[in-house]
Amino acid sequence: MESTATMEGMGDGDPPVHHNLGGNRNKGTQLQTLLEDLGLKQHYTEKLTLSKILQIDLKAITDEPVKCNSDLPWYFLKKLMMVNVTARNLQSELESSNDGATETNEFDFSNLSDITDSGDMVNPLDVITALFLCSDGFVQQEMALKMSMCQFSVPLLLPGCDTDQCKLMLWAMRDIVKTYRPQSLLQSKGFTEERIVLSEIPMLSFVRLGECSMSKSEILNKLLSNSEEYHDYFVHHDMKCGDTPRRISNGLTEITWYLPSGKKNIDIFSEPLAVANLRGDIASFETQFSFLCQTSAAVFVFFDNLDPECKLLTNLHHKTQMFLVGNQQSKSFSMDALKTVATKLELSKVNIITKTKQKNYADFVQGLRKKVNDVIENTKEKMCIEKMADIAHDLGILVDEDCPECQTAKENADAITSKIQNTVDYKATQLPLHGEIWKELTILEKEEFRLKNLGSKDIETYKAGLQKKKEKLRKKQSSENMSDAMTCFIKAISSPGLERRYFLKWMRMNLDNLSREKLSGLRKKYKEKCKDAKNKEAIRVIDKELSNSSLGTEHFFREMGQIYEASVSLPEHDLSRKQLQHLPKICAGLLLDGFPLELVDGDASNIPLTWVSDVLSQLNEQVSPKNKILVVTVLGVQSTGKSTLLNTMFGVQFAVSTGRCTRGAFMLLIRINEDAKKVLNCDFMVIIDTEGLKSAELAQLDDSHEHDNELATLVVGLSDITIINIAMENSTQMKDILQIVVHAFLRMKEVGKKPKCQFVHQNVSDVSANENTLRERNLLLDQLNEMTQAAAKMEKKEKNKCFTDVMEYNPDTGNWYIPGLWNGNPPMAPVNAGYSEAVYQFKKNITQILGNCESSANDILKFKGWMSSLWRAVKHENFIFSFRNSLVAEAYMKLCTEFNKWEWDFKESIYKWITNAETTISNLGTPASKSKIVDLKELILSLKSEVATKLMELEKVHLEKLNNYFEQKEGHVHLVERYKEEFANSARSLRRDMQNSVYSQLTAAAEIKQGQTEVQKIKENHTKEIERAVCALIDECRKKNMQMGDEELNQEFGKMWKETVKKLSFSKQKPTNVFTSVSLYLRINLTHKGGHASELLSQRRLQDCGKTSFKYKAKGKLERAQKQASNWLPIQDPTIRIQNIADNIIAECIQYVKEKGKTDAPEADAKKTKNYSDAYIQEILRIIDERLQKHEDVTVDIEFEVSLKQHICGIAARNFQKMHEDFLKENDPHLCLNKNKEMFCDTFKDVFNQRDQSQKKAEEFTKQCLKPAVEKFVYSKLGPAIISEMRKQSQFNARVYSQYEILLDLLSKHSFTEYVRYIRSYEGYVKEWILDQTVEHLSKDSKMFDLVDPHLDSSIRSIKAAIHKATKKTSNDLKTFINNFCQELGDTLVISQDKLGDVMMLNKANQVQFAHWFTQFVNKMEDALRQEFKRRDIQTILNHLDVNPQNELFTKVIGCGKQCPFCAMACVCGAGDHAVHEASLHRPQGLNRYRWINTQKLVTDICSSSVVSDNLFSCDATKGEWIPYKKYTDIFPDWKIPPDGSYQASDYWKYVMATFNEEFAEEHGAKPADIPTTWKDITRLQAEQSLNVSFNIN
Ligand SMILES: Nc1nc2c(ncn2[C@@H]2O[C@H](COP(=O)(O)OP(=O)(O)OP(=O)(O)O)[C@@H](O)[C@H]2O)c(=O)[nH]1
Ligand SMILES: [Mg+2]
Ligand SMILES: [Zn+2]
Ligand SMILES: [Zn+2]
Repeated sequence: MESTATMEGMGDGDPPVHHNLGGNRNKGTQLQTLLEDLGLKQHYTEKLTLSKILQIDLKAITDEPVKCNSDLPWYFLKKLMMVNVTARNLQSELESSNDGATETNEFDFSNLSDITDSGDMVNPLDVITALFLCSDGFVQQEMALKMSMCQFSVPLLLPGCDTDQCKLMLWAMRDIVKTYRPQSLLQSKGFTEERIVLSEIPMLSFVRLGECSMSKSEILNKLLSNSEEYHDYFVHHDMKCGDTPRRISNGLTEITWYLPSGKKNIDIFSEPLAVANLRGDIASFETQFSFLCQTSAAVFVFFDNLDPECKLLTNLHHKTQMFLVGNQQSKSFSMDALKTVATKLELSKVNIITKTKQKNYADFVQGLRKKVNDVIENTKEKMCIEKMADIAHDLGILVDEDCPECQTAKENADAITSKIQNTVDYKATQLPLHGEIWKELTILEKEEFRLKNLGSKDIETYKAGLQKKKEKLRKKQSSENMSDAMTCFIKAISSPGLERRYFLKWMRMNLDNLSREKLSGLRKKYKEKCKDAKNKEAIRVIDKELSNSSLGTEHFFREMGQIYEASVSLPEHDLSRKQLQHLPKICAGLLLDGFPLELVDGDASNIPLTWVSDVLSQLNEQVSPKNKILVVTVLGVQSTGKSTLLNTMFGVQFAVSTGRCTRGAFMLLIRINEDAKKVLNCDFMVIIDTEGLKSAELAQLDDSHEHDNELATLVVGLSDITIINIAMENSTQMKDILQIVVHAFLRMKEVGKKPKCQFVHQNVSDVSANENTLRERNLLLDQLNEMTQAAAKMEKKEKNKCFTDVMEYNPDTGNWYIPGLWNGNPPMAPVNAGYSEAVYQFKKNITQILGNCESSANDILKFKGWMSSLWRAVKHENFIFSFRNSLVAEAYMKLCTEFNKWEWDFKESIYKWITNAETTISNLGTPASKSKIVDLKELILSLKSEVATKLMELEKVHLEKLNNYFEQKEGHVHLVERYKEEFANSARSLRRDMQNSVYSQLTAAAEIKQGQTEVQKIKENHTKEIERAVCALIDECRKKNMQMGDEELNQEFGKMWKETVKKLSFSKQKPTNVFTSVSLYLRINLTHKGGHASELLSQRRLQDCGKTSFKYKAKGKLERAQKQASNWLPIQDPTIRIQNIADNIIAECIQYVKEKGKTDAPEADAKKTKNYSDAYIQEILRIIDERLQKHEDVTVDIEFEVSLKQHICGIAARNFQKMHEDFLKENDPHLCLNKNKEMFCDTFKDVFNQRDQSQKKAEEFTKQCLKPAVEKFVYSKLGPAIISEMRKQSQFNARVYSQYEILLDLLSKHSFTEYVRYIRSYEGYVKEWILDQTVEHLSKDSKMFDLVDPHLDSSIRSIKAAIHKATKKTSNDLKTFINNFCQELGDTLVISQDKLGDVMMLNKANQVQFAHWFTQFVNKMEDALRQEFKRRDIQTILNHLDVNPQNELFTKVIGCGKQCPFCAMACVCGAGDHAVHEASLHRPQGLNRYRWINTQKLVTDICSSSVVSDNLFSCDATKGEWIPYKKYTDIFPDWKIPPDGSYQASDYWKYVMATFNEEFAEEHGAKPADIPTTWKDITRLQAEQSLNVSFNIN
């Protein structure tokens, strides 16, 4: 045997030289230096805690090599917490890193001695001992547990290094539970599951006396190992650094257990035994030796050289079986001495074992085994470790459980658990709230969401009834006095930190002990039965029994949650409510201590939302601002090692067991250390362990399919990464659970959450078989794709074709293969090193992914929000349509607000451009024209191409802004990612719409300019004629050379005027017939609508249309609807809807006509009518078409369309005709000329008398030309300015806010008529509301004038600048001066050329003088204008703006203009084009005229409830058929009507309906509704609050 050689001459791992260092005197300093060396010094006083060692730091997620001794403890802990059996191989790491260092410096041998010098090395036992010395009880417990899983020996007696006392590690071992099958259970195939410190099994101790050349520990390892599976239970000299001298661990007594599996061929011993191993010489550790002698069934003393006088052995008081084990091969061995001692001890030959030359180690060990077997078969000395504490106390050995915190905690826990006789009874009496009542509440809650048993009852009344029942149950809960158990429990967990932790551990252990026996049997049975789904009934029974008989701390916490929830339902000032308010805080503290919180109660299948939310809020408060989290979840079939996986990954302690174990879902916090925050970008990692999913066959039994689905959806929704645990040989089982998981992912995608997933395949031994796994991966992907399609079909989201559509998943990197957990056969098998290693790699990978991912619920509060939203949606059947998340809503609103801004930026710059373009058009051909182009057509073309380019650029900018927005990290943009395309489309269509509108405006401007130019030419000619005549007259009068008085001059002028005018030819402009033109365009518009349309068109003359109000004739529609309805179904008159649509379109068109017909400026003296342009009627027809298209759900027949268009066109044509005629009249050359007669006469007189005209002309010019131009300028700027101003107001930030404000406003008005107006004609109401808001806002603090002033100012400034420049340039000629002046102003002001011509006639004014006066008059005008604007009525101003603010704001507020097909609430979606419409708040349909046919009573049903029920509806869109509400998307695929999030969600409308029930009935000609009782209790405040909730405004 190879190892034999090395064993010779070694003493229990110690070179003899160091032997005596174990002396106690040195120990204090030895310890000091070692702890310093290991970097643990500080922790000797300040013990390591679990939360410290479990936190994620850089070391835990990187493979940084061990660099120095102070890394060793952490390295050991990291590996141990991941149950890695290589944890004790410490120095191999250190060496290899040192090797690396020497390699780089080959010739430097100075280091060499350092490396080989064992002085630098640390014995693993020293590291372990040091760690135990530096840890608190909970870390010790965890270490012992993990060590025993690795089948490492664990400390039984820990040397107390600075004192002489050692310590019995009872508490540390408390958590170790072992399962084995002793001989007695061989037949029954039963097994024993026991807390090892309570097991009564014989202990055999192995000690050394003096020096020994045999390695005791290695012999023990061999003794306990199977021949095929050798395992190092004890550290021995031949292990890495095992031969390094021990510095503090002498006196350490370790223990390990041998437990039989019940398999004859494997078991070495058929009964269980414990093996204790004392390190060091018993001569130095007498106390420990006595302890072992008194507790063991036998003591084996190893020696080389026996002192015949050995007092140590001979003076023993306690008679234990003693075996002397010597090595005859040792030189110091003396047979005589052995004989002497044996005789003194009265030992028989049996008790002497020697190793001879003839016996090799295998034989020797075999012999030893036989002795051991004899002992355990015959001994009566069986003592459990708990009992050993008494002996320890007698010997002055400390016991770790003796600390007062632990003792008090134990007493408290025992006080509770000692009363438990029968679990079922106990739960019923001591924990009553969370049992049946909570389950009933859960059922009621779900029914409220699902309305399964509604039958033919009235929905809202039914819901009110459920609400009442819930209240009753809550009352019942809070009326119960708190049980003794709960009082004690709450008191105990309110105690300070350490005691509390001890208490909970005691509770957990006590409760485990109580239920273990029963449960482990049941679990085993359950697992067995599960193998065959035929045992359905049996499985169900066992499952029920399992849940009944389990009683853990989670039940106490559950009860606490219910106590709290019940108290919250009490009135705010209630005393008992106040007394319980601190409970969430306690629980938050526990979470921070590392205790799990139950999220989902697996028995009731429900989340106590109030409780959990409040705990999370408290938690947030306690850690803020360090409240960022990342969430990891695991999902998989039952008992596939999910909890084990998480425990291994994170060192935590989720409950692990065979059989059904985890119920519901638990969450746990893990701190992230500062150094790892750079990698992970969060403060905590939240880990969620879940109940195993059942296979489909099992699931059928008890509706647990639903439960599984709910659970999976919730946890997937909560997590940033989901681990899908697969450990199945059976592929159908795998399919079942994948199906559930795929559903969950699909739903998340639809609600805007993108969790990542990783598949973990367990029990895959041959990882290297890559080809095999590749095939498997592809197979998996195929299956996933298939399931995605199926799931997508079920959820009606067919566009998802493959798994990768649903989520980010890469088959190459998303699969992990993990070998089996155990290396060998339990219970003696250690954890497989491969398992731990693979899990570690996986953990690294997960942290890496998490580091790169942008979390969607990145802080505790958001997590809480998601949880509530998800759970509410889960409670509905149709998850996707029920999902309403405030985070998403918030993110969406933010996006809308931003988008609105960009949209306005876009529009504003276009409006500016148009104003300029119109100025350019108007100025064409005048001195003011700056354009090189003189041809109007050419100008229009060039403007069009200019604006097209500009629009493209703006669109690009707009889209860039959108992209940038989605690239930023804040604002949860990824939640609204799916809306991005909608918004992008909206930006594009805005560009198209604007282009259309701008083109049409340019065309209109051009047509008007054309008309003006003609008129102007005529007028110009006439003026010239008159001027010539006047000049002639002056000459004539001068020739007469006589004084002429005013009277005579007037007479002369009058004569001349008459004659000249008579000579002039006034070709009177004939008005065009607008009707003809409009008719033509209407016909063109309707050509593609077919022959019937044109036939209808021909039936009526346009002139006759639009004279009376439009009435929609519903050819028998109502009758049809009534006939089809059975008696109990509600109906609404379909004609009303259509009439409403028509009314709105008509109103809009009339508004447009009015706007076109308005005069430029409100002042009478500057009044100017615009001419009609064909562009107007084209625009109107476009508007009608667009609006009609919006209501595609209403089938409008061709008769309706034609008559509506005729009606509108009739009205428009009549107005336009008048407008056109007015324009002609106003511009009639004869009339115009006569208007100026007086002015010409005055000028004539002035010239004749050679009076200076400059003052008069300057005044005229200012008044006639400049003032209107300035006014027009201001008006053109004012529109956009007002819009900008109003958009700053919160109610116009986004559509949602407007709707919210409107409803709030209505509530404060508390007026029935207002409500009726709002409901009847929503659009009209909104328009007026906007106007009111605008006027109100602008009236405040002369806001309007503040907006006017800067523009007035800027125009005056440019006028003055122009005067200045013109003065400089000009010669003596006034005309040139004026021309120059106009040119300077060319791109800002439009100076009317005909007026200018009039003023300039016979103008002989002095240019310098003129300029002087001119400046003065401009100043005067400025003052005058200021005064006027201040005086002017805001409403009048609004009516005369180029860009109408109300219209712009209206389009913003009204949005897509769609209304809920049932209750007519308006859509709130933000983008212009969106695929799905959604209203924030639905209302009782009775408000929208729905009534029951038989009773004529108004209907109280609310759409958001109806869509859950089995009720039917019928309307125009269903073509009279009755369709279940649940399938409303079949009829209205573009509507999303999420069910109510809570019963209170629609309180607003319930309040309104309850308040005005009678009035509405009368208004709608129906009978008042039966108002559900709870509605009447709703207060105005509650109504207001419900608005806040529904609109997500806080
Ligand atoms: N043989 C073997 N057993 C394992 C493996 N992983 C876990 N186990 C054992 O399987 C049992 C169940 O493990 P758990 O971690 O409780 O499984 P779970 O998936 O959390 O179970 P539930 O919560 O009940 O669904 C435990 O006894 C584990 O020790 C493995 O890879 N191989
Ligand atoms: Mg589990
Ligand atoms: Zn509705
Ligand atoms: Zn919409």
